Amino acid sequence: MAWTRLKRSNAIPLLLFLIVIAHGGISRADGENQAKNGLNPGQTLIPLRAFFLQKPYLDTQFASQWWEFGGSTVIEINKHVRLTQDLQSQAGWIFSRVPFTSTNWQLEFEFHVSGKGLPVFGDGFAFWFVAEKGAGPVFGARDNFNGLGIFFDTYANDESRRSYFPYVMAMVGDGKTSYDKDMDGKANEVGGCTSDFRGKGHPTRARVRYSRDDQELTVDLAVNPNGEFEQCFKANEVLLPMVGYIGFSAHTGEVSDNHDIVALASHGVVNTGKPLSRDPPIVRPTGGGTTAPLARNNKLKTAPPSGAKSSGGGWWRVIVALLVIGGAIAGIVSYFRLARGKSAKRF
Ligand SMILES: [Ca+2]
Repeated sequence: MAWTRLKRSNAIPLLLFLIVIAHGGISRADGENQAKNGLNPGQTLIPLRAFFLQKPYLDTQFASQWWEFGGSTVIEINKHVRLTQDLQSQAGWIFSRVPFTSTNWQLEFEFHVSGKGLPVFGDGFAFWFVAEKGAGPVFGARDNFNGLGIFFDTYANDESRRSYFPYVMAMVGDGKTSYDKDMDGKANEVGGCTSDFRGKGHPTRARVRYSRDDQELTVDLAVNPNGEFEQCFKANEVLLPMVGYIGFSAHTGEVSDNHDIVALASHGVVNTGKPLSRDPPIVRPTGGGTTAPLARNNKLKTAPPSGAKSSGGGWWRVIVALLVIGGAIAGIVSYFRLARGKSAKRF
C-alpha cells in the first residue's frame, strides 16, 4: 500500500503541505464572505468571471480575451494596469470587450493613485458603465456618454472647491449632456464625497453597487489603513442603460500622477429569498460609517475604530486547520504503528 511506503522524512513535509492546502481554501472562503459585505438579507453574489480584472491581466500574446485597452495604458502583469504615468498630457483607458448585462450588480476594484507632484497633481481617473465606449476628453474617455461615470478627481478645476479635493463624484449621462470639466462636473453630480484616496501606502478600494430593481446606486470606499468600507454616497432614482461596458480611464494635463487599477471583481446580485444570517461571519465587516447618504461636499466621515472586529473567519480557520492537522497526525501515527509492526515481524 502506498501509504505504508511513506518514509519518516516525508512525514513533516506532508503535514505542512496539508496545512497549506487548508489555508488556501479558507482564504478563498474569506474572500467570498468579504465580497458579501453590505448586502441585504436574502441577497447573494454570483461571480461574473468575464468581468474580472486581475493579475496577470493578459492571456497570451500580450492580449486579453475580455479587455481592450489603449492610449497611454500600460499593463505590468505582476503589478497593475497603469492608465497614465506620472507625466504630463497622458490619457489611457481599458474597457470590457463585451457589454455587461446583469440587472443588479456589485463591482469592487482596487486602485492606486500616486506621484511625485506635491502639492499639485492630477487629474484623476474614472470608472465607467456606459452604453458606448471610447477615448475622449473626460478623464481620457468619451464625452456625452450614456451611462454612469464615477470620477476620482484629484485636481479641483474649480478653485473655490479646492478644500474638498480629492473628490469622488458620480454623473449619470444621457448621451447628450457634456461633462463640465471647468466646474468638475458639479452641476450633474448625483452623489459624491471628499476622500483622501491618493498616495496611500496600503491598498485603496471602491465598491459600486447598482440595483436596477430599486434604481439605487451606492458607492463605498476603503481608503483607510483598516481596509474597511465606508459609504461615500447612496443615490436613488438612478436609471442606467440596460447593458453597458465596464471600464476605467485616466488623464493628466499640466499636472500628473500615476493612475493604476490593480484588480476588479464583478458580481451579479440576486435575491435568493433566504437570509444570509447563518453565513460565517465576515472577516472585514462593513465599516460602521454612515447609513444615510452624505451631503454633497461633505467630508467623508471616518468610521469609529472597530473594537468588535468579527473573529468568525478566524474561528473557521482554526477549526478547519485543526481538523486537517488532526487528520494528518492520525495518518502519520497510523503509518508509524504499521511500520513498527512490520519491523517487529521482521526481527
Ligand atoms: Ca477636476
